Amino acid sequence: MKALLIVDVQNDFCPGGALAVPGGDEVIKPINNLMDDFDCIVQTQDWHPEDHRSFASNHSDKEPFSTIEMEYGEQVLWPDHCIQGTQGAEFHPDLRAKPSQLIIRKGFRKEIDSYSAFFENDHDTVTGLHGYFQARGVEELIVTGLATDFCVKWTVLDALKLGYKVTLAEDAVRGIDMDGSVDSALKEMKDAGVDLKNANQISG
Ligand code: VGL
Ligand code: ZN
Repeated sequence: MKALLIVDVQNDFCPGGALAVPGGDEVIKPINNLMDDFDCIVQTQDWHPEDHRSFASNHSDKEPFSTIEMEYGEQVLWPDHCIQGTQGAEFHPDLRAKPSQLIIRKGFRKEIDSYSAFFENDHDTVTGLHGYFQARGVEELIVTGLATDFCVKWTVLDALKLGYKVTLAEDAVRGIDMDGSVDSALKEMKDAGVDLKNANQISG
């Protein structure tokens, strides 16, 4: 079975949000159109406590978009975003979130960030999504959402490592783009074996 995976289409990643992705809301139309075609639909939701270590505000003398070394490697420090229970953490109101069957929340442990829908940034702590897909017989994923160069990229790379066939819906993703990070993310995903397609070429 194929699953549609919708990564972090939340207010804070859309124009006007705390960590707005340029054109972030443009992914909504193609995602809404894809939904009718899938028997399995899963969304992820970035879901941080206020004191999350990925926020620049929780470090002295650190600016957003600078980097630090964490125990698990380099970490970009972000503006406060997707704080649990806030409007910014809600799904964009135009996203048809009702048909989604599972919402995976990630980034809720204050000491560790979580980009991928499958593993936290230590690449070891699981979110449980792989177990869910295995239990439902899902072997193929269509990945959509935000942001191409962070949560989408790590989700795609982990999914390929776990043995899924993965298609990225090119027109249903947008990136933050720090120093060419969208182009390098696309290259990494292609090198790892992702298929790129337009949403209107994809069926469930
Ligand atoms: C994301 C940065 C921080 C994402 C989440 O959804 O790509 N990026 N938290
Ligand atoms: Zn985050």
